[in-house]
Amino acid sequence: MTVTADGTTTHRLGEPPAGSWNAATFFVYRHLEEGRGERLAFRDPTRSLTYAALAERVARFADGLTTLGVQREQRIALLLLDTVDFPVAFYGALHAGVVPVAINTLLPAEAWHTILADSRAVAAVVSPALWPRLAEVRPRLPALRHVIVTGQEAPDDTLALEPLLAGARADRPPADTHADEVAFWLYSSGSTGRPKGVRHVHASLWWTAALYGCGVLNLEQDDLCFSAAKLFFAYGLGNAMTFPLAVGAASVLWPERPTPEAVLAILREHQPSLFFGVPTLYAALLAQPELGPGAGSKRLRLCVSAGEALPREVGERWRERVGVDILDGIGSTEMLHIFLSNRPDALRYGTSGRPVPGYECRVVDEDGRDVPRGELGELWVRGPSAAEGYWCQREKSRRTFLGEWTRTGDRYRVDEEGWYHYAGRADDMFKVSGIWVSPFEVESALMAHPAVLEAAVIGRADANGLIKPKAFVVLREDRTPSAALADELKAHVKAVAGPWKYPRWIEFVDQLPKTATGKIQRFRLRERERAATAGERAG
Ligand code: 3UK
Repeated sequence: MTVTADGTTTHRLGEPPAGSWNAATFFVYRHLEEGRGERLAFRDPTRSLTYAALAERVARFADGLTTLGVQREQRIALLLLDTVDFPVAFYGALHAGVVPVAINTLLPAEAWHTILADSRAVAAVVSPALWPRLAEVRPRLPALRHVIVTGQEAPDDTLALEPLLAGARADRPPADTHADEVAFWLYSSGSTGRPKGVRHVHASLWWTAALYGCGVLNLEQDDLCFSAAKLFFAYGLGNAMTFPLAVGAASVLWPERPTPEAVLAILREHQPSLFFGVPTLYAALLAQPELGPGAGSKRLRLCVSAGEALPREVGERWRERVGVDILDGIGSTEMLHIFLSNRPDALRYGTSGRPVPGYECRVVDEDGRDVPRGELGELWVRGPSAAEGYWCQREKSRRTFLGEWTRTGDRYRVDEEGWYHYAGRADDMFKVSGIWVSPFEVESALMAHPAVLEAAVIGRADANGLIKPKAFVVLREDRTPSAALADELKAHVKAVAGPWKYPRWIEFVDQLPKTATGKIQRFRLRERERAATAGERAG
């Protein structure tokens, strides 16, 4: 974004969307008019699509949906692995004014049932490998009229995508949607409770591409993106499906699990210029002995991390070995993409950077008043890509979307120079001796110890019913648990984080409970601990 002399703002992507505007026209069809039809848009392990081929399939998919009787504003579920079929179904739905709901493919059948029932999806597009899981719950989804399986084969009571496309028209114009009309939904699991259907409008796709994709990453037509984070996740959706298409660039898609081995093989084979991952993956890649300059890609110019905070050491070690920076930035399903971030020209490892131009951030106390600089508070954000609200969860919507401001539920501190320091989720905080303790801070201290791979900290009641920190620690492969090591870790935290913050109990574990997107589920550890201490009292 550039601010001109008269105070107005301009974007490399032109005028912001207003009035009648369909995102499929902007991200797909515009490139044909601008002469990019023969350029690559997407590549997966078996197929690739030029912009011309993508446009044709998108238009055919839209027509196919309409022929099936799927109507504007109805929802269709996408249960798709990352292949070239994902953008076809997503943009095809937008073209028809139908609302795609991208669903986490890693969830069990019952969770899919909850989401499909909640969204009242009338059709689902599913990868062949995922169909058996959907089949388990289909009989209990009365609103679900059509199941479209990608490929040539239609098992049981389904339709196959390829014949559907072959029999459809490619010349129907896109639905006359409004820029402010709901375009698609994403489900956010949150740390507890029922999943929330987050409803986003057409224009938000443009804003995230303009403010972050162009404004921070400086994407150009010759870039090639590779996101280890999947397309069903808001992070992956921006990285691999909307940002590259905003500028006529391309994206490599990988349908399988992004193991460190697979990711390095893709970097070598496709030579992407941008790579997007989560902190755990960067740490795992650093443990690969063959990791070297560019992580195997001569064209690699920038890496991005989001989803949870990137530990400073991981960023610094990556920079040293790979020779490319990792930009840590925080985004959310509610804001669609990253709104607070490091930049290629303004980077401080161990922080989330500064607000992305076009977004504003505040750090506030419990009454919504700005806290003094340097103090902890909750992060609020204001910007043009905020969601419309949660579907059928009015109370939660009212608590999260406060007019122009969106509450993140994250604790932050802003230092003297304006860098934002992450301090954990507001709901994971607890008080020890009347002083707030952020589990994140104790975890960071533990992880700075050479024996520790990962750690999670919760508050647990002691014999007097007073809350004290307890740590669950995963050790590095070459270390073994011992009482002496536990004592050493306690002393280490006392020295690094402050004496009252050290974990009074340390439990060594093989792994930590995590969400499908890799976030530590401290609430599960709290539940486990409550059950265990209740047992102790009863016994
Ligand atoms: C946490 C971070 C510290 C934070 C997301 C990029 O993660 C995304 O969306 P979700 O809705 O989760 C949002 C929550 O995740 N978080 C995300 N990034 C960071 N914490 N440092 C970070 N860099 O608690 C936030 O409230 O799953 C990430 C783009 C789009 C996204 N949706």
